[in-house]
Formats: sequence, structure tokens, C-alpha cells
Amino acid sequence: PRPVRLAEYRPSDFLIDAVELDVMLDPTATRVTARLRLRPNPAGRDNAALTLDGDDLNLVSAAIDGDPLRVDDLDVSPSSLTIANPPRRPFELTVTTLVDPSANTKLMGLYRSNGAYCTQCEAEGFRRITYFLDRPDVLAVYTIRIEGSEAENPVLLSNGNLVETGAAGEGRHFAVWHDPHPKPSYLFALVAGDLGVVEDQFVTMGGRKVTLKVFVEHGKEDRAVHAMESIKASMRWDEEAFGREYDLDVFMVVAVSYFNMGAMENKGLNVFNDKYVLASPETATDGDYANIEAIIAHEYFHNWTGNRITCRDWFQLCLKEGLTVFRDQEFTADMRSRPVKRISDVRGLRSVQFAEDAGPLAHPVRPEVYAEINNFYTPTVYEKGAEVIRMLKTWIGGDAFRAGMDLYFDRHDGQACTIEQFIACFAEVSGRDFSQFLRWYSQAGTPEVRIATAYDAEARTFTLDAAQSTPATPGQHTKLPVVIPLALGLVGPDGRDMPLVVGGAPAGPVFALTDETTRIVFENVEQRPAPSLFRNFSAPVKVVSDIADDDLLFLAAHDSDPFNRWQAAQTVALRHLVASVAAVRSGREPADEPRLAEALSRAFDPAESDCAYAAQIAALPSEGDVARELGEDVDPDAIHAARGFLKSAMRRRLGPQLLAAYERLAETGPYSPDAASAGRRALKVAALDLLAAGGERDGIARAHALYSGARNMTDRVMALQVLSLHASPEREDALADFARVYGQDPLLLDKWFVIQASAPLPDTIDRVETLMASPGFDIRNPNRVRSLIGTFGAGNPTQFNRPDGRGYAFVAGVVAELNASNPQVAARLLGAFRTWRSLEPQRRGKAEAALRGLADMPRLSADVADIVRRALA
Ligand code: HT7
Ligand code: ZN
Repeated sequence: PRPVRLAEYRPSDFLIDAVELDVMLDPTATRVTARLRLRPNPAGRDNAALTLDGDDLNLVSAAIDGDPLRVDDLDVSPSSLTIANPPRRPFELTVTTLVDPSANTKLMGLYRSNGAYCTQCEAEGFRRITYFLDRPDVLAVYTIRIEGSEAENPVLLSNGNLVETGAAGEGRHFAVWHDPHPKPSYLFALVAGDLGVVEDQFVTMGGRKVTLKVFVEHGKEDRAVHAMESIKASMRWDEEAFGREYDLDVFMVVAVSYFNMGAMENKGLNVFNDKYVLASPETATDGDYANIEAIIAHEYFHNWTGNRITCRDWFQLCLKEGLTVFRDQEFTADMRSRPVKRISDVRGLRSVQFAEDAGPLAHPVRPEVYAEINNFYTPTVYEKGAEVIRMLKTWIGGDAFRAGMDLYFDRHDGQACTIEQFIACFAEVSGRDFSQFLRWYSQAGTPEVRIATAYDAEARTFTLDAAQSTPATPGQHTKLPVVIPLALGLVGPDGRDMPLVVGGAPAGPVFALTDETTRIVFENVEQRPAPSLFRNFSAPVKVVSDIADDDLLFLAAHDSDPFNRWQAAQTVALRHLVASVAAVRSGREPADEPRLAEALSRAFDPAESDCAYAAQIAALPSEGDVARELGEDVDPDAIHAARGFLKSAMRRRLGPQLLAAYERLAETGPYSPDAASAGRRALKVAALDLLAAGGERDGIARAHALYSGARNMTDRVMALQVLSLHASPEREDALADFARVYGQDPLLLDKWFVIQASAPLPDTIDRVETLMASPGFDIRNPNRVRSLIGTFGAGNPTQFNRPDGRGYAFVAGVVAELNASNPQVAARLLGAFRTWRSLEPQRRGKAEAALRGLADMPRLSADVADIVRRALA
């Protein structure tokens, strides 16, 4: 199919005001009758044909205003239905199709998950249920009648409010749902099955009572309590932070075990991957609890940013996704620790989005062309999209940001919008010109900001020179300067921020870098300061500065900005690791770095009360961070070795302190997943990880003891993770024990897969292959595929990048196997190759060969073909 281009957007020639769906459920032959109230769109072309989208559909019949259409009135195929000469007035089109949910392995449209029926319609799944104008700018009011077996599907759900239920004879029953809010087809949902439910209530700020329901498999109701609490917290937060109230009588979440992504924000009926709903102390880790809270919030927040105001077309995906990620990040920052949330988001952004932006799959936050929209649910659209919103807020200030959001909600409620319409609201309330800011949406690549500083003691000035540039990315060779908010402080020798004076007047703390080069001269600077740059990561840029390690180590101890205290230590560690990699590659022993060890040791100081923050300080830059910093000729084994040296050096230098911290942080009371308790556990495992560095016997024994005596799943999994890094009898014992005790629970099996697939050991690939053949593995289940093969590809730098190329061939083989049955999941596995071009030549050649092998495969799906083509371009 031809690529879709933003520049070629045209309004639909027809609109659909109302949809009535009659869904007669059957495992292999579900009959869907759609009555569509259509009318010509005044903004469309006159005398246009009506072409409805379809995908893998079987047409049974079609009629206009009750008059059956004959085959020669129609041009029909599984992928479209065209009526050449439809009425030029409002009319009703009735279309009946047959679909086979049991054969739907793509998990898009109507499919079965563990016996239940469920749907996934974003982005283009509705067309797999019925012929439709399946585009987000066609908004309709939906009424859904579902009929199914009473015994097999006692629960019948769709969007909106329940209006009728009843018996339908022969052991069948029905339910009718009406959603009064016009919505695009991608927000349609239907669920039917035999499910357990947890119920609660929420009273909105306007005093309306909303029924809350979380549906899960029978017997798992007690694992839905945290999700329910998260719904209520999200609803309250959106009222308080954005003045947004829920708008239906009922809000439902359904957990399903077969799901291509994390969750889906269907109006009033969110469908979730069960991994992001189910939690109990025995089965979930602190990370699971935090993820559930954040993803429940994310999907709920879409009710306003995505559902009430949706996207005009899929190029505007960041309008809902970037903004909603920003909102869920702020929610978590308010619920937990703001600095810890910021640090972990920036770690994630750098490790995945910066990597994407630097490789062959780089694309703008708002792409201008796509071959397969499913491949644009990317870290760039989501996470960089959220950073752009955050910069906007940093640039215009919190009050103007809130005023702009209020204006956006008032002005565009019920509409399908563009980024320009969103940005216009902020331009209006702030009076600023956003034309340059909009480049953040159109230019791919991570801008680099080079900073040079100079202190003039005599003139008492501190001069900062900033030069910005954005590297060329595929299809974009020339780049223009963007608006870069630089939040900074000048930290005096007493550790305090100095007043910022520029041009004789107080200035900052946020400065906008708008030109290729910017000079800021600070005045009245009595002593040489340590500059704290891009506080709180005020822009998603790569910073290259001349700030000396001494100054960074000073900032690591004294900066008032907690993010930059962390960043300063990370920068010193990263510089050290880069030098160590060079040493390893030339056969030398890496240098020692006692000052870095001292900076990191602060994390284990009993005086540090925020353990979650301390755990972030203690965590060294990842192997991916080092690879990105190197940028080219990357040797993952050398990076792993260099990082291993540093960890062992830390153990040698900080041993007693690590041990004291480990013992001090031992679990005493009952388990609670709250942020402070989770922080203590995270710091404890950071100490344990260093104690076991290099496979040190005492550390391994302690990890094994923690595993055996664990009183909650977090300790157990973290201990197993530490053990899994080093070959030892304790490792094998604990892995076998975990399988014996938890192997029957699919979500716990996933944890076991993840731990083994990420082990940096030479036999990992053999184990992964063996596990793929084990009874618990099911290639049709995306969670199993992601935890085993996805982790091996994207979370195991040394073994995926084996010099013999076996890792690449293995992942490419699984992609080939999944290509037809679930192309979306297959294409996502290829994300592992996003940095292949930066590898050293031998590995690069092997990675390229694996990609070329895929490119030559017959019948490549659109999803896989698109990624392979762009990766090789
Ligand atoms: N908006 C949702 C995206 C999503 C999705 C996209 C393509 C295929 C399957 C999918 N499942 C969910 C989820 C979100 O970002 O909120
Ligand atoms: Zn989303």
C-alpha cells in the first residue's frame, strides 16, 4: 500500500452521526449488523463515492434506507466497500458482516482472550469488525446491542451507559449500551465473557455518583484492589490538577491476558493487559504496583485528552499520547516522589527515545509520512511528545500552561484536533509566538547543546556560551534551531544559589536558547560558581559541557536541584566509563575513581532519608547509556566489562558501608507497596547488587538468603535478578525453585523469563531457545513473547549482540515466525535493532545480514516490512 502523508490530509467526504451495532456473538462466526446514519460532509467533495474501510471482512448483505444493495451496486473486497453513487442526502446504510474471533491471532478487531471476547480498535481495528469510515475525524454516537450465550458470556459490556438487558431465548441473553458522547471508531470496545468483578463508587467534584468496576478472571478479584484504588486516585487528581470531571454513570476496566500493548482507553470501558491490573504482595513487585497506578491513570486521563478531544488524523497521535504521558508523569510525581519520578523518566527517555532518535528509525514527534501506523506508537511520539509539553510549560510558566489547557478543553471539547489548534491555545494565553517552538514537532533527532563557560574574577562576570545543533536524521538533512528552555542556577562555593543578574536586572532561572548560539553574561558574580545546567532536565537535549569533574562532584553534593545532584554524579560516572571502555579495548585495566565512589557512597549514608532517591544515585549509568555516549564502533562486551570493573571497585571501596546499609534496610513489618517502602527495598537491592559484583561469594550467599527468606515478591524477584547475573549453584537453585513454586501463574512465569533472558551469560541464548519450547511458553501470547524474546533482544546487550551473530539470527527468526500471525508484535521485536548501525563492524555486519534475511522473506507483513525497510535505508 501507498504511504500515507500528512500533507495529503482531506476531510472525509461523508460523516457518520450515529452507529447502531447488533453483535451476535459466536466463537467462529460472529454476525455484526451495523446501521450507520450517514450524510455528505459539507467540507468534503461533491459527488464523491462512498468508500468504507474493511480488513479481512466477509460481507453478508448491505442496504440503503432498507433497500437491499445488489452485488453490482457495490465494489466489495475484504478490505473495502465502495458505493459509487450513494444518496446526496442523509441516509441509513445497513451492513452485515461475519467475523471469526477465534481465528484472529493479530489481536486487532474482535478476538478471543482465554475464552472471553474482546476488542482492540486503535488504530485501525474497527474495520476488522464492520465496514466503516475508520478514521479518527469521523465522530458518531454509538448504541450497541450484544447478544451471546448466557452460560459462556454472562458479562456483556460496551461503551457508555447500560440501557437494557434481557433474555434472548435458547440460552442466550443481550445487553444494550449507549454512549452519548460522539467518538471515533478507534474508541469502540466490546467485552463478553465469564468474568469476576470488583465494584466501588466515586463521587465527582460535581456530586455525581459514578460506579466503578474492574473485571478480572474469576478467582483473581483480590488482585484488582490496587487497580481500583488507582482509578479513584486518578479521578480525584484530574479534578484537582486539571478541573476535569468524569462524564458517564459507569467507568469500567477489564483485564485480558492476550493484548498487544499495555492498555486501551476506550470510552468508559478501558481494556487492559492483565499485567497492568493484577497485583498482590505475593504476586507483584513494587515496580508492578507503580506501573499499574501509572497506566490506570494514563488511560483514565485519556478520557479528556484523547476521547473528549481526539486527533484529526493519526499524524496528530502525540496530541493525545504526548499530552497524556505528561499528565500521567505529573500524577505519579504528585503521588510519589517528584525528583525520583523525573530521574526515572529521564533514564527511560535517554535509553529508548534518544536511541531511537539517533538511529535509522528516527522520526519527528509528529511524523509526516507513515507506511504502517501501528509502528508509530513510539517512544518519540509518547515520551519525547511529553517532554515537548513539559518544555512548553517550563517556557511559559505554570499559570499560563493551566490557562492554555483550560482554553483547549473549552474550545475543542467534542472535536478532532491538530497540534496547531492545541498550540494556538497557549499562544493566545501567553501572547508568545510559537512558530519556532513548533519545530519540536516537525524535526527529528536529539538536539545537542554545547556549553562553554568562563569566569572573569575582575569583571565579576560569568559568561555562558551555548551552541545548539541537531544531527541529520533519515529524510531530514538540514535542521533549524529550536526553542530550548535552559533552567539553570549558579551554585556558589557555600553551596547556595547565587542571584542571577543579566543586563543589570534579575533574570532567569529559565532562559530560552532560540538561536544557533547564545551568550548569557551573568553579572555581580562574586566568586567562581559551579553552573547547574538544565535543571530538572528542562529540555530533551544532549548536553556537552566543559564543566570539570571537580565542579560536577561539588554539584553532586550541594546542588539544590535534586535532579542535577543525580545528573552530576551520573555525568562523572559516564565520563569514567567511557574512558574505561577505551582501556578495556586496548587491553589495559580501567583506572580507579575514588571520588566517584565517594559521591555514590552518599546513597548509602544512613542520613539520606529518601531511599528511592538514594537508589537512583547508587545506580550507575546503564550499558545502553555508555553505548549511546560512544555513538559509534560500539563493543557491548567491552562496555559490560568496564561497568563490571566499576561495580567491583565500588564493592572494594564501599564494602562495609554497603553491608551496613543492606542490613539496616532489611524488611521488618508487613509488606506495603507505598513509595517510601519501595524505595527502601530498591536501595537494599542496590547495595546487594554491588556486594555481589564480580560474583563475590559473600554477596551471592546474601542474595540467595534474601531469595529464600523473602516475605514479598519484590524481594524475591530482586534477589533472583542479582543471582541471575553470575553463574553459580545458588543461581540455579533459586531459578528452579521459582519455577516450581510460581511456574503455573503466567505473570510470574513472565518474570522468570525476563530474569533468564536478560542474564549476561554465554548460555543465555540456549536457555531462551529451550524456554521457548517449554509448555508455559505460548507464541500467540504477546506477554510471553515480550518477556522472553523481547527482553533478550532489547534488554540483554551482550548476548543479543553476540559477536557470532546468533542473537540477531534468533530474534529475526522469531520475527519471521510471528510475521503472519501477529505482525504488530513481530515488528515491535525488531526494536532491538534500532541501534544496529552504531555497532563495531563485525557485529554490524551480522546484524545487517539478519535484517536483510528478513527483507528477502516472501509475504512480509506491512508492519515488519516497514521497520526492516527503514532500518536498512
Ligand atoms: N492508545 C492506546 C494505544 C494502543 C494501541 C495501539 C496500536 C495497537 C494496539 C494498541 N493497544 C493500545 C494505549 C495508550 O497509549 O494509551
Ligand atoms: Zn495513551
